[in-house]
Amino acid sequence: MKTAYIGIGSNLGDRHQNCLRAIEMMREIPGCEVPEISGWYSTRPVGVEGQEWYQNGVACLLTRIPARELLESLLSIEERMGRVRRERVRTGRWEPRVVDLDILLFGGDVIETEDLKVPHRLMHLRRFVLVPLAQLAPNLIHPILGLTITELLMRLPEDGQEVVAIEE
Ligand code: A4P
Ligand code: MG
Repeated sequence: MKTAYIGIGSNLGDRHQNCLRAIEMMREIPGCEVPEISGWYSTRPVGVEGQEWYQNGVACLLTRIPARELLESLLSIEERMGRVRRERVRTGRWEPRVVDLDILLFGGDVIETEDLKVPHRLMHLRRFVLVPLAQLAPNLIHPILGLTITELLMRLPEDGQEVVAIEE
């Protein structure tokens, strides 16, 4: 069994329901369990202007299937939840999305293929990822940078990256 961490984000429609539904669907992937999820956060969009704020969280996932297969299952969940992908080349920016599921970490693996890069290449620069991830795994070490999630978070300025806990 490997322990993976999945970043969950939504900024279209009922963001909270979308995040919960994505977790339900992850629980149904054969060979996967979701023992723990972080709290939920309302977060300022990073890298784009004028979009709705996102809801973000992180799920811990125990898995028997390879990373490549997990990616396909996550893409299939995004599709079944109605995410429409257009070429970023055409739009030139990140679009609002019903749900976005990113593999942040897959055990201590480093994966560098055309369609899968793990650790997620921007995770260490994003408070909307590190704040919920630090809740689940503060002492986990980033396999390339060699720093813990807490250390990565401390290095990151808060400017323009508001992350507000959602009361449940
Ligand atoms: N891909 C490669 N590595 C991975 C990985 N580790 N996990 C490939 C998942 N996918 C990975 O992704 C494009 C392709 O990336 C996938 O088909 C897969 O083969 P996508 O989800 O279609 O495209 P995207 O999400 O628009 O782009 P990208 O680069 O994944 O963007 P991000 O990193 O997901 O960022 N601000 C806030 N506050 N909260 C957010 O959640 N998200 C983004 C999008 C921007 N700003 C945000 C947020
Ligand atoms: Mg993505």
